[in-house]
Amino acid sequence: MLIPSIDLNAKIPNNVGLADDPKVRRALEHWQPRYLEWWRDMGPSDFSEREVYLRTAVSVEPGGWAHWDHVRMPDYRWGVFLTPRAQAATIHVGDETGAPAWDEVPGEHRAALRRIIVTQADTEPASVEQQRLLGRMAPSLYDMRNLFQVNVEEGRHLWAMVYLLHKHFGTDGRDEAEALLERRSGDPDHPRILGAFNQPCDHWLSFFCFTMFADRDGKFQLASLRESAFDPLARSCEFMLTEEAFHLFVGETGMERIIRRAAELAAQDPDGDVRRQGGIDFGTLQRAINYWFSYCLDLFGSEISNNAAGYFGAGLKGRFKEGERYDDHLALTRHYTLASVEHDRLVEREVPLRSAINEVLRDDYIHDCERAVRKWNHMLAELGSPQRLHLPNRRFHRHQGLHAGHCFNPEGELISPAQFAARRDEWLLSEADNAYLRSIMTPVREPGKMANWIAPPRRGIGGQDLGFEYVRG
Ligand code: BYC
Ligand code: FE
Ligand code: FE
Repeated sequence: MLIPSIDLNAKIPNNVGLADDPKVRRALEHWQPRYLEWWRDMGPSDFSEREVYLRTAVSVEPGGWAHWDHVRMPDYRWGVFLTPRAQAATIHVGDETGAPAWDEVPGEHRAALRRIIVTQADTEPASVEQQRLLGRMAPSLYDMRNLFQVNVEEGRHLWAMVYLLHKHFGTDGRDEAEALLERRSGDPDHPRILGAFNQPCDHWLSFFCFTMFADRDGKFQLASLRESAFDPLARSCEFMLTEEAFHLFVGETGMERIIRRAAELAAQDPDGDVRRQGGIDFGTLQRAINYWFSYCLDLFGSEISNNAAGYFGAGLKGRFKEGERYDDHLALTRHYTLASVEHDRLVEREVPLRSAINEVLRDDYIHDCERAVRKWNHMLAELGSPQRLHLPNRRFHRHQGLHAGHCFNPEGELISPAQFAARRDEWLLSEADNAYLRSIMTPVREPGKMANWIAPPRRGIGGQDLGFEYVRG
């Protein structure tokens, strides 16, 4: 397979051969100013003139793909990169396992692939919109830089998907690319597609929960699409995953630093009152985890899904590490047992594995989240704190799938709507929590200094120490 070389000097840096593809190049060059307009209106507020120490993708080699420099965000070089393949890929999931992977979209899968790509694409600008105002209250220059790094990379992920739409979906693709710049997170008339991407994310505890839990959905959905029989999609997602790893680092270590600081402040206070010391207390942390984890579980779709069974059978999406972890890529004979409410009781039932394929991916996601929470609890034990954090049961506070429409407590027991309402503010971030959180988020702009509610990171980033001027001007 011929791999076009990387063209970094092009208007749109790319390794997809845009120089020799005038139709798609023109389409993307037409979309580019509209994207920049969207970035100006809906991207990070206030800081467009500042120089931010950013990593830019300049190659697709595992070791050296990134270049670091101070750049103004509007000048960021958003490019289109696919991971190259040494040899032609074969399909390794679903009914056509073993056949050659597709370089073009087969007619019978066009609608489904368009829907998957548009849904994936929509989350990228949505998250940038949700995080728009956070720069103003950044707890340090290090954190501000990380926020902006995440933002520009989500912008690049949008580029990756818009390229596929223009290249493979003709005028429909062009219309979808326009619509991606028109929907708005949280807009009642014109919302983003998926629930979590319409929730407000207006302080840094939500930002770290979001990068911990929502970007982790990104990791698993991208991993699922990396298995796709539609090879350009698989290769785009593979490269996006290299950037995604940093977003998860931001979320997981951000939470860890808040938790560490909470334990320190509790130890300093005679009554262990973290809020009195200006920090984020464990009750609030637990409520934020409950809130974002439950919204992010919704992102995996329904427990029993014909859509998902169809995607799997057609080879459009695979399981997490389908190629490495599974021998049976048909998943036609096995079953999956899940609990759901029937006649006011929780009962277990067996469903064909393909229909439960969303739940299989959700299992892997939950497992990964549990690992992080165990790590935080281990740190708390080491600090001598008696506090522990938990993930709520997967049925708690759900808005999609089998459990939506029923009420459960965080332990997963069925309760009445009145019982849920009575304890809602004990279990989920409340207006009062959010007001408190916003009140302590005073910006810290002095290099090396941290807001009181968060511990410093172990080290700086991009080869620089913590006192570096990550954002300047
Ligand atoms: N909110 O059969 P069902 C990321 C809809 S994150 C609202 O249950 P399916 C990122 C569904 O669309 C990764 N609606 O679900 C992270 C369908 O609607 P229609 C994003 C929802 O299709 C942070 C109906 O309910 N990537 O990259 O099996 C920062 C019934 O559908 C929701 C993807 O999601 C919801 N939560 O699975 C930046 C990958 N859930 O068609 C970026 C592409 C379901 O009946 N998406 N619905 O009107 C997919 O593969 C699938 O669409 C889903 C849903 C997994 C999302
Ligand atoms: Fe992304
Ligand atoms: Fe991300």
